[in-house]
Amino acid sequence: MKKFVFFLFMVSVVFSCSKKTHNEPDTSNKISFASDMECIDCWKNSNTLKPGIAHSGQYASKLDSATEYSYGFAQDFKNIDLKKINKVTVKVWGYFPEPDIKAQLVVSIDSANKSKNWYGFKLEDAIKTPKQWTEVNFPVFLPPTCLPGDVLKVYVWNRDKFTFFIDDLELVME
Ligand SMILES: [Ca+2]
Repeated sequence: MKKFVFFLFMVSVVFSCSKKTHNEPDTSNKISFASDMECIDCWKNSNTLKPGIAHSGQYASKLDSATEYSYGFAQDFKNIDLKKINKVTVKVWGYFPEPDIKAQLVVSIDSANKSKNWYGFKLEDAIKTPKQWTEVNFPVFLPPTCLPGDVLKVYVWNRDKFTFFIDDLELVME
């Protein structure tokens, strides 16, 4: 049975699915989501999770010539008090088997299945050394137009169809 790690903690901001584990005092405005990608059916595009090269455990999301979008996160804002959240920091680990790979870590805020705010971070700006797991850190300030019905999506866009790996995707909202 492959290990599935999904944890979120929240204080002062209520997420319906986190009530079972809510036992912290209301002293902080922070929500955290993380996945080590050791799961078969979780978040989005879990079909990209392959054993082999991985930063944690045995599995990572493999991008290749047939895979344009990585394993990713999608969650609507309806249970988040947007008045208390103004920034999302995305962390992910990337592994480029070869030099000169290009891809983008994307944070998208969608409304009615259309992206209304789109932020891209070039992985190659952080991952300079091939064959070495490297952490990528991408902070995004939420726009004032962000609404409770909007959906936050986070993924890697492999537009040019390179082969590489990502693992350990984490979001912190504060
Ligand atoms: Ca992993």
